[in-house]
Amino acid sequence: KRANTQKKREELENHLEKNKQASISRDLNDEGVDLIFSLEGNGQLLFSVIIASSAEISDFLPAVIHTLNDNNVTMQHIETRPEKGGRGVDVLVECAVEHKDSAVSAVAALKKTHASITAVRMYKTRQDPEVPWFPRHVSEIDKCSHCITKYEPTIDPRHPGFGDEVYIARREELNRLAANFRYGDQLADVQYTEAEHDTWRQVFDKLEHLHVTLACSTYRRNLAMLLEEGVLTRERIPQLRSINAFLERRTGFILRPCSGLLSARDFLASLAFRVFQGSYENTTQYLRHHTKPHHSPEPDLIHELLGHVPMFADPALAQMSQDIGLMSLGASDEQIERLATVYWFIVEFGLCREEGQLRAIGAGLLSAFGELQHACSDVPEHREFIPTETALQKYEDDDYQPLYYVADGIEEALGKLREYAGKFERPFSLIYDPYTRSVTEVRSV
Ligand code: HBI
Ligand code: FE
Repeated sequence: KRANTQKKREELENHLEKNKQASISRDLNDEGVDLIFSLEGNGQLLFSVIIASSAEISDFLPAVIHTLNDNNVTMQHIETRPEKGGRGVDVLVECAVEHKDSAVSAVAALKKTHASITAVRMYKTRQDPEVPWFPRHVSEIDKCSHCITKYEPTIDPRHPGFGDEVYIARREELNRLAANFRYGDQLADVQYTEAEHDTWRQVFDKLEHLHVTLACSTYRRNLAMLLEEGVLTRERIPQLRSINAFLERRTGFILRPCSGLLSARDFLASLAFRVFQGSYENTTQYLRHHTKPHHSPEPDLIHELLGHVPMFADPALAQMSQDIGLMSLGASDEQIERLATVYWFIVEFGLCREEGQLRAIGAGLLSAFGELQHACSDVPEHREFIPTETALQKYEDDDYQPLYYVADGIEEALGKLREYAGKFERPFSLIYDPYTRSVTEVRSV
């Protein structure tokens, strides 16, 4: 604090020194106030007054307090010392001001009684860029549930369930169930209708066939394991509880229900804690009636279970997802956009090369037979996955992607992502503690 004050004094003295040589009037405004820096919005005001004698200090103090008060200027610091080479008292005052006009009028008012106000300095307070709130513990994901209304079947004709009242009512029921879920709750089993199970079987069969040649080996291996253990079956839509028991054993990832398309910030934040917010909703049954059997316009149950779950059972993909999540905590809006884009192009729509063939690692492809074939064909453009470049690419969320990114493999993609994370600028770093499922902020002073 003292060093700080000392520095301010030196600045002030330097200024006084300089102004002795320069023409003083040049820096004076109409009110006779010397403004070194102009100010937009709020900031700090620093001035110094020479009081003729220490006796006069007791008159000056109430006067300065009143004047500042009357002009909406808040005194923050005041300090006195003997006048250099004189018999008076040198007073240094530091204040907070909402707008430069109030600083100007306060100083002008003081000048009427204390002509010795010798220097005024106004400057903008240096503020750390505001860090947005983020969850510190896995339980705080309860607060990361902001949905964005993008494809509402009630209003958006692009939604496959648009105008279908039975579907809309069912969707509301499932979303309500998800919205009421809180950290620590037991997952309730959802009763699916026979029609929903039937949709599951149809999609399952169709995808199974394509996965033989177009899914990456990690996916096929993990899916086989899920089937072998009876966690997934062709016959029935599985319950989240048994999925979670499986995933927790493999990578510690768990699914928790959410009630729709979340904001990218909230969605990514949960990944930092190895929690995937997934939808119970089942829109896929409508896609078959749609002109293009591409991916669902919003996440649905089949996408989550047949797309994401086998991939989250992979340690490298789990780590990659968590790394993206950790980078997102407290990030700026612009950074969130970049991370969402990387997530999109690798976790949702990523490809890898295996045995000279393009194969899907992205859940958005693995759960959508139309786009899966398109992505691996030579119709779209394929580029090497380079996080710094991928992060800036615009993507298509209405139709098939015209461009896909290709990694050598999941581990290679993880390596590149970690390199990217090392260069990701944030005013603090975070440590994830898996024992308590919490993050701690570390700041270097
Ligand atoms: N919300 N529920 C849910 N599921 C997602 O897969 C999802 C999301 N919000 C945003 C999002 N995915 C991505 O497109 C990225 O923006 C992170
Ligand atoms: Fe997804």
